[in-house]
Amino acid sequence: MQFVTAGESHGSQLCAIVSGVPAGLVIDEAQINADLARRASGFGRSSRQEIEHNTVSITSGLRFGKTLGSPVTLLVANADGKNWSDRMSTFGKAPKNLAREVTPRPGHADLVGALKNNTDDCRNVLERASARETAARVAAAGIAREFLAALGVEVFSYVTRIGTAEFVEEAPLESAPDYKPLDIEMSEVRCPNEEATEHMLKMIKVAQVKGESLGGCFRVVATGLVPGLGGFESGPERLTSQLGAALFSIPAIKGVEFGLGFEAAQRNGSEVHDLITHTKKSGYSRASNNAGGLEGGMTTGLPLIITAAMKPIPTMASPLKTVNMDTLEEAEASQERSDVCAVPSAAVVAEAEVCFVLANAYLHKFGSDNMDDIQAALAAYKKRLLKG
Ligand code: EPS
Repeated sequence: MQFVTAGESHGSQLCAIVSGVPAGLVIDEAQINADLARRASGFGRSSRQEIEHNTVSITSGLRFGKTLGSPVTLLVANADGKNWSDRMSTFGKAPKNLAREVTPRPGHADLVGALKNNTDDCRNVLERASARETAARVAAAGIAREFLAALGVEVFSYVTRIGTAEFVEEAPLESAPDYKPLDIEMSEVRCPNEEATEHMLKMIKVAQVKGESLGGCFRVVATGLVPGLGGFESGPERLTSQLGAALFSIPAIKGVEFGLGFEAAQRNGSEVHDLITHTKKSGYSRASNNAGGLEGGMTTGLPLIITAAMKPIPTMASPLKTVNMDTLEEAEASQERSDVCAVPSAAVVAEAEVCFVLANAYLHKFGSDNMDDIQAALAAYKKRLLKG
C-alpha cells in the first residue's frame, strides 16, 4: 500500500492517492474526518485551524463504501486557499504587487530549499514544506487504519512532554498500551494525565505570551499485532528501519526511540532483554516489553511502543534574526500567524505513518488482493503459532 500526496499549504486543496489497497475493505469517511479533526486540534495551534474545515472527499477506488482494489483518491480542501488564489494561482501572471518571501526562517526549509531550487522567493519552498501537507497523510492513512482495524490492530498516540512539562510515567512500557483513546482526546494536549495536561497547557500559554514556540515528545502505540511482521533478512525488511524512516519523514521530528530506546544503552543486558515465556493457551510471549514490541526487526506480538521527539516550530511570533536574501543584510525572519506548539498534532501524523508501515507488513505477509483471503491467511498463521 503506497501513497503519494500533492498540494500546497495555500493552494486550493490537498490530494492523496493510495494504491495497493485490497478489495472488500469497508471505509468510513466519518472515521477519517475524526482523525483529521484530531490532527487539527490541540492547544497551541494557530488561527489557521479556525478557517479550515479539514474534511475528506473520496473520489475513486470505492463503490458503496467498500474498496475495489483500485487506487483511492482523497481530497482535503484548503479553505484558506480562496484568500490566496491570486498569489498561488496555478496559471497566469504573478500580481504586480506580489510580495516575495526573502527573509527565511531559521529552522524551516525556506533558505536551503530556495538555494537548492534556485528561486528568489521562499514561498516556492515553504508552501510545500509546510506541515499542512500532513493533513493529506492523515487522510490517506485512514485507509491503512481501517485495514488494520479489520485485522484487530489499533494504533493510538499520546503526548508525554511539551517543552520541560513532562508526563512522568512509572513504567511507561507497561502502562502505555492501557491508556484509553477517549481519555487522551479529552485532554487539550492529548495527554492522558490531568496534572501533566495542566502543566503542559501552562507551558504553552507562557510561550504564547513570549512569542516563543515549543516542541515535545509523544508515544505511538500499536496493539493487537501478530509476531513475525517485518523481517531480519535485509536492512530494508526490518520493521525498525521502516518505522524509523516513516517517523523521520514527518517535519520537525528529531528523535525516535523503540521501547526503552536510549535508556537501554546504559543498562546491563539482563536488565534489557525480555524473557521468553510460553503457555498452551496463548503460545509464546515475553515477561516484559523493554524492546517495545520489536526484536530482530520483527514484531514480537507485544504492543509496539515508539517515542518520538519534535523540535519547536520555526515560525515564531517573536521572529529570529536572519539574512534578507535581496539585500544580504540582517533582518527579522518572516512571520504571519504561527502555531506555538503542534506536538499533539504531530502525534496524530505519526499514528498515520505507523499505520502505513504496519498495513504494508500485513499485506506483505498475508497477501494483498482481497480482505477475505487476507483474513483467512492471518487466521491460519495464528493457528500455526499456537501449535508451537
Ligand atoms: C505551517 C504554518 C501555518 C500552520 C500550518 C503549518 O500555516 P499558515 O502559514 O497558513 O498560518 O497553520 O499548518 C496547517 C495549516 C495545518 O493544517 O497543519 C508551516 O509553516 O509548516
